[in-house]
Amino acid sequence: MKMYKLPKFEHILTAFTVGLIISSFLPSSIVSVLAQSNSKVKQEDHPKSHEIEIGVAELSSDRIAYKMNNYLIRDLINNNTVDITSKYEDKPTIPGPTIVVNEGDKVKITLVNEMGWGYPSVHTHGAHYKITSDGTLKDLNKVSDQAASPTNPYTYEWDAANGTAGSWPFHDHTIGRNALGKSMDGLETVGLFSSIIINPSSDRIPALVDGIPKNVSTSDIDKDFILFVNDDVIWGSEIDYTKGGKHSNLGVNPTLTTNKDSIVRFNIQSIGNDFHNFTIDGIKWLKPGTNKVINSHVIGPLANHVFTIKADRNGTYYDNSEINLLGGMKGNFSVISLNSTVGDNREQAKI
Ligand SMILES: [Cu+2]
Repeated sequence: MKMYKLPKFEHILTAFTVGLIISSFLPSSIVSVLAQSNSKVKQEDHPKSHEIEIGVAELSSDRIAYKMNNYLIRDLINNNTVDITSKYEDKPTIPGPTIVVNEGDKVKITLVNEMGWGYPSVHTHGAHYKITSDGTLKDLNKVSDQAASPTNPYTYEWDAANGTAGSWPFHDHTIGRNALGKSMDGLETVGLFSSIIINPSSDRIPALVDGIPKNVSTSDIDKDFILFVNDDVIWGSEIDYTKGGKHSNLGVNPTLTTNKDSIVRFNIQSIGNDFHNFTIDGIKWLKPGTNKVINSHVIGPLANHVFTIKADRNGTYYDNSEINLLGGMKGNFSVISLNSTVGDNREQAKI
């Protein structure tokens, strides 16, 4: 039990105690209804619909970015909704807002063009979708233009069907449209990219823990780091599950910070045209799909690399090619040790 997770445990304990007291006064039929609606596990097992509005806005310095406008999670069994918009940055960011779903969930994204010009879209990898949610233009898909004009938003529907678990990029894909004299070629590389993380329904994630390959639960993950390796820079964001799943943009070649012994997942996506030899000095992880321990991996254009580790030491991550190192494609992985007082408490808590 980690010290900073104790408050959660206290809440559960309180809820459990109150539940016991209440249930002892109620007829068993009502208790069973309460048990169903209170069961955290059963709730989480329900498939969800992720109903999202994403805006497209111009940043300064010729950058264009996605921004989270609204995010509602609807339980497809009991129709309950939870609004998680406030967990996201309230401004356009590069990478754009990360979407996290479970295998079996549905996603509905309405894209709103807030630039007053152009025709941006959303095209995803990994998840399934019908041809009308391809996020391309009629020239390519032969069916329809699937982008958001300044006056008409466009809605995309994705299915995180069985077999789609993983971390996938989504990005603008209406390349070639030239509106109001401004070229839309390759808009995804100026900032219109983000990712969808589809957690497996098995809830088992391979991880390297204390040098040993293990399966951990997605609920064991303390932080998700999302890194987009572009041709000359690495863009980053994180989701901090120890702070209720707070999404933070980390900027360019960011320092990645986490507590010692936390479980962190790296979701690395490559965009642009180059190959990158992603390396972290001092840190090892599992080559995906194997028990082989590695500390570097070559990632090609529009490929991804995902691994989960227990954070036990500092490291430096970089693209291990001379030209990209000279360009500064590197950053720090900073592991914070808890102070000795907290350390003592942790030992007591274990006993
Ligand atoms: Cu793509």
